Amino acid sequence: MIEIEEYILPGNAACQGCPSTMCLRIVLKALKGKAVLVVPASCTSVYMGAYPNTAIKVPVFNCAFASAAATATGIKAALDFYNEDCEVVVWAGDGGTYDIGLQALSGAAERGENMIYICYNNEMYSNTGIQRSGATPYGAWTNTTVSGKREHRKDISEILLSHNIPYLATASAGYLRDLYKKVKRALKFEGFRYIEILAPCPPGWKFPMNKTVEIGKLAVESGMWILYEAINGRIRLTGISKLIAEGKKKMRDLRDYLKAQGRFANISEEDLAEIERYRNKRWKKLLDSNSKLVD
Ligand SMILES: Cc1ncc(C[n+]2csc(CCOP(=O)(O)OP(=O)(O)O)c2C)c(N)n1
Ligand code: SF4
Repeated sequence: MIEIEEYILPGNAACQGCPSTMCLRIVLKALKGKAVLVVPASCTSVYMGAYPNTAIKVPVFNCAFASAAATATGIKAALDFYNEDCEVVVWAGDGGTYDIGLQALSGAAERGENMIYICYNNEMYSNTGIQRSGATPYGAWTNTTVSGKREHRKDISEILLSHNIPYLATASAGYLRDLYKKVKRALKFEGFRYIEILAPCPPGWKFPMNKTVEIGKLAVESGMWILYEAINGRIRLTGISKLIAEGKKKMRDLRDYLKAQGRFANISEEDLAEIERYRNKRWKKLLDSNSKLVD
């Protein structure tokens, strides 16, 4: 059963329908509030508010944009020195993970630092007014890709997997119970653990604020976001993605997902075909590593 205790207070400054607050609420419940959060510059560092009126009920260290994983490394070392049994959890956006914090992230993963790094991926820099990031998908509008991004996003999970970390998982704001279970599973491992959550953002993706969960589900049902876990490098699909791979559920039409978001309003048929090609390529790549797909 999911903990009743709340660790994010209402009345915070996030937009309504914010996937970051929604998911962080679940993450903190899974951690039972026994964690120090490290938050680089992002929407989270703004919506939590300034001390003494902060909305988050666990200790939070707001750090410089590029340094989240390095900061978490230092905090963990200090806690260990004082024999404090407490998880250190980075909570960062995709800008702070895919782009600006990547070198600190890679260093901490390679050293096997004992932390959980969670990226809430809203596929853009939202706090500063919706700019493209390395996580923005092909064809998506942002304020710096006004006629649609011309590059595909990088696959950060593959980069992290190449660091031989013990636990990696993807999740979606559409499936909060799945997210909860994955955080609980991460707690069973020592060393560097990485979880990435697809976080549909109403103002940035241009959809009504009551549709966050629905869009999070559509992303998975249409195969645009794949749910999986990698335990010591062994990949296993989870949830709806597993059902799709087993042929027990039909993948939804990509158009259902794209049409629900204003940021894809102007894509051409060619762009749509390119996005579909990319989606199919990612699925094929994952299924080709089938020897690794275990239950
Ligand atoms: C070194 C540095 N560059 C730029 C900024 C300005 N800045 C603050 S938050 C932010 C966007 C963060 O994007 P992301 O990590 O995706 O989180 P989100 O805003 O989407 O929650 C930027 C560019 C900064 N604080 N520090
Ligand atoms: S812009 Fe998006 S991620 Fe940022 S507070 Fe609003 S809904 Fe949340």
